[in-house]
Amino acid sequence: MDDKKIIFSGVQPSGNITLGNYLGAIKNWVNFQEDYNCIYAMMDMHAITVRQNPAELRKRTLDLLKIYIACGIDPEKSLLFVQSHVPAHAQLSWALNCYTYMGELSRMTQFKDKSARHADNINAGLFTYPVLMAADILLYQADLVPVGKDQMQHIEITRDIAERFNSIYCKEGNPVFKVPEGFLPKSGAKVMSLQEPTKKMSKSDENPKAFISMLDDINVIANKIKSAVTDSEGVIEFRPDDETKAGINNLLTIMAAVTGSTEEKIAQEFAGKGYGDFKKAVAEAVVEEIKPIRKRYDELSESKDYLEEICKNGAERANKIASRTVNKVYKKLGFVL
Ligand code: ATP
Ligand code: LTN
Repeated sequence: MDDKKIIFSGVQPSGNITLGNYLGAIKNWVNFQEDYNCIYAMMDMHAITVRQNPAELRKRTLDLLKIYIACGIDPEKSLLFVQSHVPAHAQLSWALNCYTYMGELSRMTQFKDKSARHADNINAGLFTYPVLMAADILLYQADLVPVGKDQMQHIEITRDIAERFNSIYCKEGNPVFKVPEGFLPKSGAKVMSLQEPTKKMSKSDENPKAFISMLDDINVIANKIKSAVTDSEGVIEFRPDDETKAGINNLLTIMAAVTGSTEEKIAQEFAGKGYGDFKKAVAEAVVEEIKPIRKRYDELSESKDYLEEICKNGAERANKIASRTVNKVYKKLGFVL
């Protein structure tokens, strides 16, 4: 093994990938590939915390792999695999469940949100989801976890669980787990709904105009941006703490994340212009970004064998790394080996 630091992240194949998932997570994963050992997974075990149609879940998992590759994740450089192909995730998750408190899990915002939205299915998996996420990260001794802002609370609990376990079992300064750091992008860590810009853009929103799917038709994408909710002030300024500007702030953030500029600079460029012109420019920038991704995605649709080979190969490599951590943990716990 070289001494490069390790990156771990993943997305759930629970719906169409949105511009929020892309700007908050996947786009940033690409740049790490040169300087880090990157591991990116398709988190199917997380997806079943809400009901899924089995045939769709299976399809979406491979579609997600296509999206990763189309966005620029190179299977030659990064380790890509399907979470359920590596039993160590379930194994470590069980062990860590016994080192995580009900009180800690009850404070998780995502649990509160999702149990409100799925009141008929508040299952134990939804509650212990952050423990599975901690297992994902800790199995690979990750140094850095690039995610959107909504996941930072889960990174915090991962750190707490790792530190707790290390402090109980690793008194001589030889920790079982690396304590990871979260990583947020400069712009795009929280892309908001286009229809209710004080809410996060979410792939499970009932209103399809609220989110941009990476697989939406190019014209549909442009139209969704053009009909984004703004305000009646008519001034293009970035005021992140002013809720009345949430719509404009969000469009500035999207533009900044896509172009690599900053919200302030873009606001200056468009000072004095109308919202119509601004929206048109944002729509163009987003379409330019997504077009080549879509092209590569469509090309990959012809390559089922190639995708399956990546999963098989990835699972083998991931199993090797992950089972090493599980063995260490089992030894510490006192299981007969
Ligand atoms: P759901 O909305 O159905 O709960 P999700 O869109 O949050 O799902 P995940 O698979 O949970 O999807 O998220 C994958 C990654 O995308 C995570 O790193 C998450 O932080 C990031 N992400 C999700 N939504 C946004 C958003 N609106 N802005 C920025 N990043 C986001
Ligand atoms: N919970 C994440 C997806 C996820 C993840 C992870 C992200 C599952 N395990 C490990 C980073 C590292 C989400 O985005 N909802």
